[in-house]
Amino acid sequence: MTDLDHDAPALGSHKAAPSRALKVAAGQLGPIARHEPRSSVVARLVALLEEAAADGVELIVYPELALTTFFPRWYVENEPDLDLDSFYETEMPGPDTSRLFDRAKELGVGFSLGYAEMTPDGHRYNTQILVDRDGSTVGKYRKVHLPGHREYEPWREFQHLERRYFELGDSFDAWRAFNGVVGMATCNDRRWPETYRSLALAGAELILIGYNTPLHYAPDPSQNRLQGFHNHLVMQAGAYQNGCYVVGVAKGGLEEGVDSLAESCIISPTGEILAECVTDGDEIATADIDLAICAKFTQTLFQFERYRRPEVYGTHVTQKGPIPPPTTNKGHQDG
Ligand code: CDV
Repeated sequence: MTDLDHDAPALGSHKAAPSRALKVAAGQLGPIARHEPRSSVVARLVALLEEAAADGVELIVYPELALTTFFPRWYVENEPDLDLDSFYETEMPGPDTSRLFDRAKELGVGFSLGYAEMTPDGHRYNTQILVDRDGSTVGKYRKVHLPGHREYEPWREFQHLERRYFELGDSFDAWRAFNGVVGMATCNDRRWPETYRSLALAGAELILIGYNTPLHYAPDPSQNRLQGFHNHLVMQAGAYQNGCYVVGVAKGGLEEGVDSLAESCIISPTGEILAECVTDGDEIATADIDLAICAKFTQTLFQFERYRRPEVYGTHVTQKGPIPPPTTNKGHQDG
């Protein structure tokens, strides 16, 4: 019998962990026009940053692809006025974004920012970074779950060509920052339980997620009315089941004819929403959080070391799609 064979000890029997307070903001953006210059978008990001700083915020989270319009909605070969490469950043900070880095450093506010990345050797990723309060980049995440399609699909009202314009990221990492452990995920990642569990296994206490979610889901429009519900459902479940905070941040509103979900929010490890944006435009929502509270969950119901059964979960990493039982249960164990 080992210590882990007993039930989780009552938390009251431990000395409470010292508080690790942090004030965070969801820095939601409204639409970005097709030809809106970076300088204008960065000015909007800086305005949100300054508002957050005035409110005592220490970390602000911006949306996925926060520097440009959501360009995967176009098949650029059909759009003579669009230059695909112009949507990617080849350096970070670059000529336009350095203003955001400089101002954030001056104000002592960290941030997380989504953008389209082009590497020096020509690889393209849907990327999110974490920048500390001193302006240094702590971590970089490249979107793992890329939704949509690769080829032009004329039946759609608009395209979703992330699988054409980006390569797949291949790791969920977490970094020590902001007096805790922080992980990142991007948009469609938030719908997958594997995202939160991978990050929680890397120790994450705070997960930062940017998103662009069109209200119209072309493969099955009956899901349109559920966009807001599903958005909160997955992030609240991810927070609770992994004992961590989640900050989910939209680029919402009507962008180039496509209406996208807003409803950015900050979620506690209880699974409850602590703060939420109320418009679909540029707006901040803030919350005072305490990373020490995560242990209330990760040391009781979700004490992974004690209760997880990885020896039973082998198929989670060896098998991609479902393999249902044979058409008849004859001969199948337990009928
Ligand atoms: N940017 C995204 O990843 N959007 C997807 C849509 C296409 C379903 C999302 O999961 O919100």
